[in-house]
Amino acid sequence: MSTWADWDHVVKIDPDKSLVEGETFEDVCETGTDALEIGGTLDVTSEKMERVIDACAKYDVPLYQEPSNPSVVVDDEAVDGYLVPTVLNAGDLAWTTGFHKEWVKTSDVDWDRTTTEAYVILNPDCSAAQLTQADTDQDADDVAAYAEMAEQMLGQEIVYVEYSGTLGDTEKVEAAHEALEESTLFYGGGIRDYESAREMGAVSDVIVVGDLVHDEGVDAVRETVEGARDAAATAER
Ligand code: 1GP
Repeated sequence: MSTWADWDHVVKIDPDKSLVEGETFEDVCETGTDALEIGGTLDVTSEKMERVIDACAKYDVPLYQEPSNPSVVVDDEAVDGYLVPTVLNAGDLAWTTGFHKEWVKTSDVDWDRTTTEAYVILNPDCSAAQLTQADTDQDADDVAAYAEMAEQMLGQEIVYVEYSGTLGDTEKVEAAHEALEESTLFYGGGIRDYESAREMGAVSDVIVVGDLVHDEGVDAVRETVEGARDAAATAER
């Protein structure tokens, strides 16, 4: 089973949104993406999570849940693991340690399958920024410092630069990438085609494609997989 250190591309499924008419989760799994991450910011319930997990369980693509709070965590054998956001630049500490403490307090967490993602949210207009009251006013040096701190002080294996809904500033994403030694940099936000996938893939380790799968469908997602692969191949040379 591959994990994020081997990935180039992830599709993030929002359980509150549907797929394009006529498309199935089998089609999504066949795009060539390395993993599915199931999670959203608004109106997510454990029932909606479970519905997506059930629909994806039989395909051979790693399946991760990204719970935004403990009430939506689904205990299911089909889930390969939990990628739990901890938002480093949140104004509301619930999103950094608060929900996490409640989760630990109220359940028997499966630590072998649980990993945190150290988020830095940079698009002030996205719902994640608004909900967490993120301080998105960060320049490239700040973003690099967050990334280095996450890896070296907090031991985070995954740092996630989040621009949900809009394509990010490559200079800031690259600054985070260069600040990391071993940890994996996820980038998400506004990837809609081959070019944007390749551009963001070149400055990160893993690109995350979200809305595109719900808005445009699997052909567009497949193009972004190609962009991510080409960026990774170029980086290896
Ligand atoms: C959202 O980073 C992801 O959490 C992906 O963003 O929906 O803009 O692709 P998009």
